[in-house]
Amino acid sequence: MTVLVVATGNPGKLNEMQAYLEGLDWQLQLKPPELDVEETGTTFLENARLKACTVAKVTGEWSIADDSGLSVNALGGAPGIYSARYGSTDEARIDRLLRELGDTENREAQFVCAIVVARPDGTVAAEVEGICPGEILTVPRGQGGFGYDPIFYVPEVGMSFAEMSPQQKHECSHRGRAFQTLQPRLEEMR
Ligand code: ITT
Repeated sequence: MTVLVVATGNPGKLNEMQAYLEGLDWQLQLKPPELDVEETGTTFLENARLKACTVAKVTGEWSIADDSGLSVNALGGAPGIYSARYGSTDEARIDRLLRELGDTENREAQFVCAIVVARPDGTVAAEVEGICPGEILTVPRGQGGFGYDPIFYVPEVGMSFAEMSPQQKHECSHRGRAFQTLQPRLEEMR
């Protein structure tokens, strides 16, 4: 089986990526922890490309990277590509977002996920994006998931990401949607 290095240092993302890749004909490997790629891009896709291509070139293996984040309409799209840099812990990031949004009536937001697969020579083999529209809650709800999940509510499902089972989140989330597009392509790649 061909090795595929999962280029993330985020344990929540890693869990979901591993679950979505399960059963495909790839041998998953973790990225070397000391290999940290600077996210200098200006879009999710650029940052996903930077991570996947750098990790592929350094390890000499196929690599898959995810760049994702939460864009809030009333905040002009913030935190967006800066979602991870918005605070030092998940709790601090959520507190800051709720504080900045205050009692603003417009709670519309979307989660975005860009995924890039790179070949061992560092060239791009596939890139996909997934989007999940939703709303920012006024107080966190639910115990599951990671990151901003407790404050992201999906009206069609009637739950926050943190209240959903992993399968429910897979079916509607930005990452789940990106993987639904990527999956058939991953099966025929190499
Ligand atoms: P890697 O770059 O190592 O993959 P990271 O956490 O720095 O890890 P990003 O730069 O893509 O990843 O930042 C994504 C941010 O958006 C981070 O704060 C996540 O917690 C958050 N995020 C992404 N997907 C999420 C999801 O499904 N649920 C909740 N928060 C999510």
